[in-house]
Amino acid sequence: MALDEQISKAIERPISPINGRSDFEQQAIFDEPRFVTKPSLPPLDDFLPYLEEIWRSARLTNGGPFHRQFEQALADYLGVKYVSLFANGTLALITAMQALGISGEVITTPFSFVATAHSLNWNQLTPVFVDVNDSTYNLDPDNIEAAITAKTRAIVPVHVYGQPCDVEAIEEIARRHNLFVVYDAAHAFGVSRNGSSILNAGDLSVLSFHATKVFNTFEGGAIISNNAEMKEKIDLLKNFGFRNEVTIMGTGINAKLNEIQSAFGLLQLKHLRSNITLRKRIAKNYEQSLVGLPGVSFLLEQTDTEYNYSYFPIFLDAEDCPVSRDALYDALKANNIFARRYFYPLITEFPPYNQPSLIAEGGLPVAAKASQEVLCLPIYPELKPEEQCIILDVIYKTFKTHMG
Ligand code: T4K
Repeated sequence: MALDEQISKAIERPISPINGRSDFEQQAIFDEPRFVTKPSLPPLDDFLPYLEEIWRSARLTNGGPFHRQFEQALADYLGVKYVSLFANGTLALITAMQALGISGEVITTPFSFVATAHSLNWNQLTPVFVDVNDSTYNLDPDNIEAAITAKTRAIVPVHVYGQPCDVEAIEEIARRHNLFVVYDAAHAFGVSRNGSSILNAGDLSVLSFHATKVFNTFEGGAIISNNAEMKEKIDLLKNFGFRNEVTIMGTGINAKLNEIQSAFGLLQLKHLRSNITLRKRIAKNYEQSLVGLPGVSFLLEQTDTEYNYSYFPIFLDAEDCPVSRDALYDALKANNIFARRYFYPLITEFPPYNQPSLIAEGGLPVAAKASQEVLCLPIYPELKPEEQCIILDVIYKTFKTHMG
C-alpha cells in the first residue's frame, strides 16, 4: 500500500463510539484511568500455599529456602549462570558497582531512569554521559570509545525498553581498554539474541522486578554474574558484608529479597510466557495501527532477538509530525489515558548530573531529541483489545484535529 493511502487509512478510520458515546471532546473516554502499565498478578488462591509454608517454617528472610529456590529457578528460566536476588533493582545496581571495587569515571547513558546514574554516585564514581544511537536509543559504541580517558574504569550501558545494546562492540572496546561492563538490564528480563540470554553479556547484568516491570515481585531485583567468586562477593555484600559471624569483607548493605517475595517470584514465573505473548499481541497491534502516521516511528525489531515487549515507545518527530509529543500526551491524559514520557527529562537535566563537565565531548543531541519526542503507550497483559482500540482512536482523533 502506498504511504499516502496508509496515512489516510489510519487517519480516516472511523472512531468507535464507546459506551454509546462519541463525545470525547467534552468527557474523558475512559471513566477509570488506564496507566502505562498494570502489574500482572497470579490468582490470589495460588499464593496461599506458599504463605502457609512460610508461616509454618517461620523462615522470613536471610536467604531462606524460597530465596534459594527462586535463584535457581530464575537461573534456569533465564539461561544464565548465577543469580543473586535483591530487594530492588537500584540496590542491585549500587551493589554491582561496589562489587567491582573501582574508583574513577564510568561511561553511561543519559537516556535512562535516574537510578542508573544514582548507583554510580552512591559509589563515589564519576558518571560520564555519552550520546545514544538514533535507532536503538542505547549507548553508541563509537561515542563510548571517544569518551574513554585514563580515569575510565567501567561502562554501564542500559538495554533501554528491552532493546539489546550492541554487546559485541561494547565487549570489544572494554577488552581493549581493560574496562568492566555492567549492564543495567532493568528492562531486559527474558530478552535473548540468537537463542542466548542478553544477560550473559558483560561482567554483570542487573534486573528490576519492580511492580511496573514485565516480571514483578512487587519490588525486587537481581544481579546476574558468570563466576562463582563474584556471585559469592555479591551475596556477602547484600548481607552487610558478613563472611561469618565475626568477619566483614567490605562495605555491605542490607538488600536481601525476603521469603514472601521470593515465593511470589516462583509463582510469577509460571505465568510469564503467557504474559509476554499477550504483550506481543498488543505491541504488534500498535505497530500495525500506527504505521504510516506522519512523523511517527517505533523501535525496529531485530530478527535475531526475542523481546519481552516491556514498553511500547513511539517517537513523534518534532519537524515531521503534525502533533507534538506533549500535545498527544495531553490529549491522552484528557481521556484518562496515562502514557509516560520515559525518559524525559534526561538524567543530565537532573541535579546532581546537570553539570557540563559530566557530558562527553560532542554533547547529547540524539538523547535530547529522543527525550523530547518519546511517548510510551499503555502495554500490559490485561489491556483488552477493545481498550487498545479506544486508545488508538484517541490518537487518530488527535492527529485528525492537528492535520486540519
Ligand atoms: N534502571 C532502569 C533502566 C529502570 O527503568 C529502573 C526502574 C531502575 C534501574 C531501578 O529499578 P528499581 O529500583 O525500581 O527496581 C517507574 C518505576 O518505579 C521504576 O521501577 C522504573 N524503572 C521506572 C521506569 O518507572 P515511575 O515514577 O514512572 O512509577 P509510577 O509509580 O509513576 O508508576 C507508573 C505507572 O504504573 C503508574 O502510573 C500506575 C502503574 N502502577 C505503578 C505501581 C507502582 C501500578 O499500576 N501499580 C503499582 O504498584 O517509575
